[in-house]
Amino acid sequence: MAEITVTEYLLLHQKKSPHATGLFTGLLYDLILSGKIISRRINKAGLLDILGGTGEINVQGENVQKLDELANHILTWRMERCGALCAMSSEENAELIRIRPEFPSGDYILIFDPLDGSSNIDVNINVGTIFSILRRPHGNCGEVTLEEVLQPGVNQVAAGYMLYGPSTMLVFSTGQGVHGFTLDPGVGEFLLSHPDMRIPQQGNIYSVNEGNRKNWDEATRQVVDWFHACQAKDGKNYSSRYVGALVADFHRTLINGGIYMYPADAAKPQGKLRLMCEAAPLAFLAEQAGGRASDGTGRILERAPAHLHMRTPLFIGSADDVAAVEKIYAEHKNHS
Ligand code: AFP
Repeated sequence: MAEITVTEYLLLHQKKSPHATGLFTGLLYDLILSGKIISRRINKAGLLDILGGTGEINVQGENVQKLDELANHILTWRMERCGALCAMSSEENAELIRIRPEFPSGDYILIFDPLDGSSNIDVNINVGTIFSILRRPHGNCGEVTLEEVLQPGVNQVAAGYMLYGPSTMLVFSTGQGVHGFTLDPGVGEFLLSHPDMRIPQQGNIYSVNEGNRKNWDEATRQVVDWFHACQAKDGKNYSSRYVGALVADFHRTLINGGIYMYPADAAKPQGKLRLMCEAAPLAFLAEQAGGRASDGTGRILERAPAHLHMRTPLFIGSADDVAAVEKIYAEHKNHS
């Protein structure tokens, strides 16, 4: 395995851009350091009093886990001081977090889900941190406005995640492919383990919470039935896998191919997943890896967020599998 650390990778990348100031590299460095700190705390979670809920409900109406709160604190504390940001938005905070005047600032905007899949923590199943980096429109100064932050995913300058699984992995893209790094806990560094990751054109795994079937409309039932009935190109039937942590389900999809789906339903008419901190960053990675991400009718990356915590249906993964879903929704719409 090539022993390139992520720091070396970032510095090499920076040297290739003659106008780079190092701010962006510094931002990613601090983000990665925060991920390493979260990873260390998660590894010890069973030994410390940090499992379970805090008793509070977050902005999404969900139970706040102690580790959610801890991961959010680790990220907001460090990233506020990194010097490259003008604002941040966390899944755990209702409002936009503007960088306070006592800290140096830049024109980058960080959107993150500090601990995706956190309801899995108590049972020691994978969780992760998802991040998206945007840039303030060129030339704007003064206090950053919400409108400047509400950008479609197509504007992202980088996106990625840290997956706290059997190994801790960092997967990210700055718009030049998707690269995966694995944390070597002995040296405390992420080493390049998965250069230039590509999603297979078609997979043989579908991933959806079928417990929601009773709430699906007819078109969504047809979509899932298609994966039940259809054979993948390799002649095998599709298999079902569902971790219930988007970051883990996406990571499997990125490597093995197939599709992850969280459709809208009668109980969640806009879908469950958040556009800015979950769907858009993973859509950026999917497209960079040759896959696709759709809300069932069009590209996730083109959806303009109406507010920070807007939700969206999500169909993401192998290009052919996502295309099959869009075709069924389109046919259904034409016949109704
Ligand atoms: P939590 O962070 O509250 O566990 O939510 C996880 C999540 O947003 C996403 O990671 C999962 O894919 C999805 O929800 C699972 O939702 P269901 O439990 O409704 O299937």
